[in-house]
Amino acid sequence: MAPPKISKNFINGEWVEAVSGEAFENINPAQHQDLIGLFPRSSGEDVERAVTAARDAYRAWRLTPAPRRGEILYRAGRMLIERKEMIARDMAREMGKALEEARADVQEAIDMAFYMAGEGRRQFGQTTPSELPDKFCMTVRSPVGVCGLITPWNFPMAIPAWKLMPALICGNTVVLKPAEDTPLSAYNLVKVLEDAGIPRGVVNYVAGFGPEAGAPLVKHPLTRVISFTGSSEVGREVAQVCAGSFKHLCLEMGGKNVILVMEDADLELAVEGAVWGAFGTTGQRCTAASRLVIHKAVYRQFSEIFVERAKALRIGDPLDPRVQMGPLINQTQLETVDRYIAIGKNEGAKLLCGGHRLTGGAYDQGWFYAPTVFGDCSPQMRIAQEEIFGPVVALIPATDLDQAIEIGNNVVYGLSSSIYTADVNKAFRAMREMETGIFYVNASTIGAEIHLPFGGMKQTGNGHREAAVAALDVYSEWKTIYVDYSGKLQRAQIDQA
Ligand code: UN1
Repeated sequence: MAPPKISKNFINGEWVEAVSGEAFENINPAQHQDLIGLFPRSSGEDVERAVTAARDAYRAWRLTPAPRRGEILYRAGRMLIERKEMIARDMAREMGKALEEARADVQEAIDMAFYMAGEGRRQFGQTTPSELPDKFCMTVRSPVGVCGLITPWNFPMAIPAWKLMPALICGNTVVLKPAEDTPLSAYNLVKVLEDAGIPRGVVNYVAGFGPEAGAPLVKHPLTRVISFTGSSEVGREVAQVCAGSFKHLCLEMGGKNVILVMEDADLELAVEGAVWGAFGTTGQRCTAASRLVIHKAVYRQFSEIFVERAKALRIGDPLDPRVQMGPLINQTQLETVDRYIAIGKNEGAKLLCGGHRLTGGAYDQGWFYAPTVFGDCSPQMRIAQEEIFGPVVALIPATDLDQAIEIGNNVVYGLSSSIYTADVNKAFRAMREMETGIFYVNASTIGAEIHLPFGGMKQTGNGHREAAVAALDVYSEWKTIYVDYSGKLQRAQIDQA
């Protein structure tokens, strides 16, 4: 076990303690006695310093040529590759995802660093003809200013990278407030950016809790962009605060993602995808497949194999490379899952496996939970409607594709969905009809790639997308430029050449 780390905030290029001198503990969710480190418990005063530093650094960073900004991101990407294994181990230890998945999380940050570094030489605008002679029209992207980035614990490095990299390449400066459960992974990312030569004040990092450090960041009059990933409840509060001063706001929130399994599907493939989607990251992905809508002709067969596979998952210490599923993130999450198990039973869903915390031996040291499958669920049950964020899945029978689509869409969220079918016509109809920002054919609901837009419809988001070129829209404003070289007054919509 590595010794506990005493960590600091990163403000204006310096590592500093919280103004209050207070710190909070970062605990390994798989082994409670393993104290990973102490991190600064930041308050409004720390945020004030960080935002001021970001504001001061903005002037020079905005004017740094974007390809030069990109060089720093390229360097950061290379350093992430060098440090990947160390960073992945830190992440598995503090967050509890299986080591292989922690490596993938770091890989996502690497991919994003390189992709956005490349945007340093693109950030394409448009040129277009004018309606008047001797007049030139174009659009360029302008940075917005100081960005407040608030990130969750489930993708402790990928999601900070999704927000940091596009913000930086557009010429903004940032203050990052990572989730209190996973400050080490965010620290590792910020450290890489420091080592890659990011100028002082351009990237600032304040650890701490939402109400104490996140809220002042959202409220601060100098933060012009807020990007938040987390629960819909908190997202709504963030939106209300931002509305007051018309801040740019990008929200990524809940999901109740669905896999549709048709009667003609390759069942073996569908089961594999469903197990990965439902129990990967212990079900703690926004994109997790928490509902399986299955054609009644294959319902029994599918559920039998699915339950068998769920029971066979190897659960334990995420640092053990054989382990497929780690613990839940914390006690609160465990209580939430327990609560939903009781709700599901009361609603009359049939518990096919799991439904309890794992105990005995090493399990007593962590927040481990049995993979849980509820069968014969009706679409209106709360376990089939609300985001649980744990290894719990609801199986819902359907009579045909139309009904499956209707059930699939009948939730408030709209992040990811998928269909397993051998029929191209069904695949295309579902592709058109599903109200989700991400859709897969013959693949699970998880596994988004960084060069395509990521985000959800309906109550999952507020119309923005992360990743890909779409992310640049969050962190830049279009400036439309007209250059009149006629040497005379030309009035648009009035003077006809
Ligand atoms: C999330 O669940 O918050 O598509 C992000 C995926 C990952 C990202 C998930 N690449 O599952």
